[in-house]
Amino acid sequence: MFCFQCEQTAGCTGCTGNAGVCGKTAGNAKLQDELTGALIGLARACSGNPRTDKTDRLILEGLFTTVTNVNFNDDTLREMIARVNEEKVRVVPGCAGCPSRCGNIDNYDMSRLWKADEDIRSLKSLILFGIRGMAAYAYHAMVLGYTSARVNEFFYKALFVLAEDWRMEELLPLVMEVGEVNLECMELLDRANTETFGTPIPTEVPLTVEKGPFIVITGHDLYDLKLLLEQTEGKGIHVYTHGEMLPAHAYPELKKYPHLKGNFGTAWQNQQKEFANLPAPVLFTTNCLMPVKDSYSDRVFTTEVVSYPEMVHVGDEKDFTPVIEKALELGGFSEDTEFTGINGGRTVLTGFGHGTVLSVADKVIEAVKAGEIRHFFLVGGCDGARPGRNYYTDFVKMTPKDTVVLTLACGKYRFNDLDLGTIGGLPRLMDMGQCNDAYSAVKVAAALAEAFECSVNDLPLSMILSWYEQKAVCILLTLLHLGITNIKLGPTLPAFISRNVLDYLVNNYKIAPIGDPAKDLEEILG
Ligand code: FS2
Ligand code: SF4
Repeated sequence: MFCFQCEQTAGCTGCTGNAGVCGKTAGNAKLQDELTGALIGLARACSGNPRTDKTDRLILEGLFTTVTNVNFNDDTLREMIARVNEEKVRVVPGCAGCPSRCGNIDNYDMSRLWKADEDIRSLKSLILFGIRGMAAYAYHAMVLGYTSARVNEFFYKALFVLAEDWRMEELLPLVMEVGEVNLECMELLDRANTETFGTPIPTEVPLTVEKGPFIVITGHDLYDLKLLLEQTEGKGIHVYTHGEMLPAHAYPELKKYPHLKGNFGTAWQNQQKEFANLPAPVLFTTNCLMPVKDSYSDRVFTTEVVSYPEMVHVGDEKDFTPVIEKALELGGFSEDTEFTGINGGRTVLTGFGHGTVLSVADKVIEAVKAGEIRHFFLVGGCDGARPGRNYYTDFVKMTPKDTVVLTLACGKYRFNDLDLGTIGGLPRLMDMGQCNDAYSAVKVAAALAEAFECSVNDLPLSMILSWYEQKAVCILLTLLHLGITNIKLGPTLPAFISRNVLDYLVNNYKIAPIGDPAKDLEEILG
């Protein structure tokens, strides 16, 4: 196998051999490559031939399935490959029996990409991994009834090009286009979420689990949470968010359910420890799923494109009865049980999306003008297990009192229970939401730039990002598309960035790896 798409890749170069660091087996990896090759074939078949909503959905599902920590199940991968191949035959029925095959729409052999010249491989990887991440966002919007013709069209375009012999100078603009289209995709998902569930409002979320039966729901899919809340209403079952589901507490149409009680646990990489012997089922709506341990394997449920061998999967009919029955059977804790965040905090705050922050924009601008707020930091992104991620905790702890820390995604669990105090009536630490809520950070930055009549790069704003999987790739490309410079990225740089591509990013965007938190802070505030 060969896979180097995520931050924890073996030796910072690539997972090879029988299994990846994430637990993906060589067989899994082969099938995921085959699925990607089939998606490329389907996209090429659709060039000049009519596709349908079903084709669009398959493309999204297929790409989302290959994101890190989503699918570990050979059976569901095979079934999806078959569906993609069937769809191709439907789109171009005459091709299968063609006597003079041109090979134009053949499923692509991914080993050609992995063995390509390292700069071409690097740029094509940025495109592929970027659209995998973007597909997850487009998928969440789609289940809420929101689609974008431009976003959908781009998946086909990008997949088509992966099988073309393009040169670096032809691929680079497409890499930047991933970032441009992902901005539109994040805007689409933001609209889908806020029009469906309301504008997030700042909300304090308890970390204590009350006695009695409960269900833990993790991942990013707010629609699944809504359905679960509806189906558990009046059944004496409490619902707790986990990981990237935490920001759900701030949406009025979700927080209105009194049995949505609080948040359990921290970021994804701690799940094997946190779920061991938990007296409750856990429902995975998206990544990040880790290989399931025996100590809780009877209580893991999956839905949507998440799949793991032998775990109960809730299909499209969305009947959560097996999860509900498991919650009642396990019964939960016999007493209210207090948990804390990583730094000992008993509650966490969320709900500082663009709607809230921009509603007090005048106050923020005044505080900057009066010198009360010296600098803004966006410290966020994906978390992971690699040592060195303590950098982000240390950095946040060291930020001076006259600075604001905006955060998002699961990387925030390293510090979101810290009390950093307030500034100008606002908390100094503000959680903007999930990784896709990077859209909020972009909106706030654009509004500040407009108010101060300068570019985003001239604002007293620094971005200190952590990355792990492919959604971070599309977000990074969006920030580069917006011309944002001086981003600090860690804990390690992507293995799929070749020396020449890195030089390009450093020369044009001054992107830099994280270093020592104190020195980085000093340099920024210098
Ligand atoms: Fe965190 Fe995992 Fe959000 Fe990433 S829960 S690393 O998928 O997308 O962040
Ligand atoms: Fe390795 Fe990451 Fe690929 Fe898993 S997703 S096989 S950890 S590079």
